[in-house]
Amino acid sequence: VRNLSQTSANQNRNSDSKGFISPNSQAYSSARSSSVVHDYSLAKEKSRQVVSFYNQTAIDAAASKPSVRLTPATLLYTGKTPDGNHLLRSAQYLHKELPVRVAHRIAEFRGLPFIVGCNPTILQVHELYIRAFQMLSEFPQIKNHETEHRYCQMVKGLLDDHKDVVTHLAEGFRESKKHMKDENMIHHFLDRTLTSRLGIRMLAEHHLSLHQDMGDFIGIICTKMTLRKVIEKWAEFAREQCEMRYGFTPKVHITGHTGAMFPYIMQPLDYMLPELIKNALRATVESHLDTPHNLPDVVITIANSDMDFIIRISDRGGGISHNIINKVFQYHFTTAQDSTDPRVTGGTFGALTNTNNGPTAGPLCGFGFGLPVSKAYAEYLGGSLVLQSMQGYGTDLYLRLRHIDGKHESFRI
Ligand code: ADP
Ligand code: K
Ligand code: MG
Repeated sequence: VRNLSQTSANQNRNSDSKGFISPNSQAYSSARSSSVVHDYSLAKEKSRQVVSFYNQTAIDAAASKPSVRLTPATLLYTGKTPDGNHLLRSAQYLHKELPVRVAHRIAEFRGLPFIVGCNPTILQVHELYIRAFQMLSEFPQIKNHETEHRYCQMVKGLLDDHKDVVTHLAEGFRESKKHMKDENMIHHFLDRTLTSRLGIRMLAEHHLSLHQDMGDFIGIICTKMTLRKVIEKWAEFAREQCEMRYGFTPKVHITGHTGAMFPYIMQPLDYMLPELIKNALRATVESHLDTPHNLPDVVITIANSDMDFIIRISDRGGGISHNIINKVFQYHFTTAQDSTDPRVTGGTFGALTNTNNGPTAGPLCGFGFGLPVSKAYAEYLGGSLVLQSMQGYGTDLYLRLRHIDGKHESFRI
């Protein structure tokens, strides 16, 4: 149970301790061209509108409540009743819980340094959360199946409205964090916002999928997940991306406990696996530009134990050099634009086609979100993401995740 204390918006504005460059500092005045001032006052006006957009007292009240987090085992074992009562109970939990979680997010948006919170893209996301709060908190009590059905329609709509939030935050912060002295604050904001978003989406999708009768699934939990198959699917996907980008791709070889089957939730793997495999493929190709027809395999090893399971991704892509190893887990850090080799950039034609649409979309790299988001997700799920670079040779990445079968202590969603 997490209780985020409410911070008042004004308290944080102008606070240097948060890393905000105050208006009379040098960095700020050098950026004070007339257009900046114009944008800034527009943003300020917009921010005022967003903040007054919805009854602040209701948000404050919800944000002061603790979130009630569930273990995956609770999701897995809540009995299914023939009269569908389990659906009502599940919806009633969401009805109470989602406004609280969304209010916590809004409180954090308001706690951002003013110059960051004014960024139009970030404001747009802030506004999305306020609208979500309004819809979720004003929805009537769910006492029958008809209301529950309408609730599901609304939740589906919200999931869809929020699908590009990660991309928008990536864009918004890329610009505005240039004004920040302290990277840490944004890093923690993104960690919390993105993991909380993952949690909210998992709960919402779980409820929606309880309506469907799908063989090996209870809600979002796949009761018999063969990890190898999930890895194979994303390895194929990543190889296609790699092939499209360079015309070549390494093979991916899966070894270890390839028969391991257990209950798990696909959603976070669906983000992490393609990101981590893409990194390994890219490094392999870019470090073997002279021998593209003879690329060393990326080897993925599965280890399964009572308590957790580990996915090791080993590549021979030259490793991560000493001078950047401490930066790769930072949001936005990427070497995607560093190469000048036309075999990497694709020359002029490549420059036109390699534009990146977002941190979770198809492209091979470029947003610098793959590693930090995967690490935040892994830790949220009670696991870890650790990297070992053998400079000059290759990289081993260990993704460790806890089982959710309820036999050991578990994380909470
Ligand atoms: P992106 O892929 O968008 O650049 P990531 O967070 O996934 O963002 O990775 C950040 C940087 O870390 C990459 O640009 C690359 O320089 C480095 N990196 C990540 N994985 C590997 C790897 N397996 N081998 C070599 N370098 C890597
Ligand atoms: K990064
Ligand atoms: Mg990447």
